[in-house]
Amino acid sequence: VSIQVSRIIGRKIFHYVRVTSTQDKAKKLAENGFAEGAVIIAEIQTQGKGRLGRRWVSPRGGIWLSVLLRPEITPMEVPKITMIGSLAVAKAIAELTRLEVKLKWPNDVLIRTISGFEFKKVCGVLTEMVSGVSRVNYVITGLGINVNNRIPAPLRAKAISLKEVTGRNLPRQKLLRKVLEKFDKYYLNFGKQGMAPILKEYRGMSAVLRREVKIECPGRIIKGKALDIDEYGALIVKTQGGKERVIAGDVTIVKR
Ligand code: BT5
Repeated sequence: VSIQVSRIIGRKIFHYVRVTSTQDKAKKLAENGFAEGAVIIAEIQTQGKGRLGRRWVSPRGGIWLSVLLRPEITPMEVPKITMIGSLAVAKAIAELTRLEVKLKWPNDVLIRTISGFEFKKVCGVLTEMVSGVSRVNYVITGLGINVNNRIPAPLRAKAISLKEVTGRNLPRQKLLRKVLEKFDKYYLNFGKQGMAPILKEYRGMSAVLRREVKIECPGRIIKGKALDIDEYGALIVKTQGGKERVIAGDVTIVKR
């Protein structure tokens, strides 16, 4: 009998009780020339980061981790890594809990709430990079998963923890192992076969495809029907004026 262990992601795991942000710790490793696959995990983040300078609430009970990667890609391809990370989390949660899980482009993992009428954010993914003109030097992908932690009241309209839906504390170790295994599997597969197989699975879990969406991008708002997610992780939207290719933004699904 052979045991499948992670081959790249999780080769080295550094565990902390409290950090400002696991992203910053991972950046230090990268700058010190560490090999890809190193994982930084913390019980508490005092300055957890979201995209565009936002805060990520990270109290005890969640899984807050960052992975150092050195993929051979161009800066334009970095959103692919975000997709791979969020797909890994989504699959891990689905396997462990049997909950209904969806991916909200570009970086959210959602689960169905107890009422059953809506999906809320259980995980956010943040990918940061240091790059030359044509080649990425390294990528830090941060995964923040609400497992057994409390969600502050102001966030509860949109955010949820696994504990809240399942009604019990979840084994974080088990979930962590699954997340790293899946991330490893998809990352290795990406190196061998590119994005096509990953995209297929990602599309299958998408919360936005075929829906009417409103996307808030830096400086503008785009409204239309989400048609597809392309090889580069961009969202293709059918608007009144034609088709738009959106690289990043905050999506709201328009209920009709
Ligand atoms: C994200 O940003 O969703 C990326 C979050 C990445 C967090 C991980 S934790 C490990 C690693 N270390 C870090 O410092 N960060 C990464 P964004 O899409 O911009 O969403 C941020 C917004 O989500 C905030 O402005 C809040 O409205 C909301 N939010 C904050 N904390 C949350 C939480 N714990 N659960 C759900 N939503 C939250």
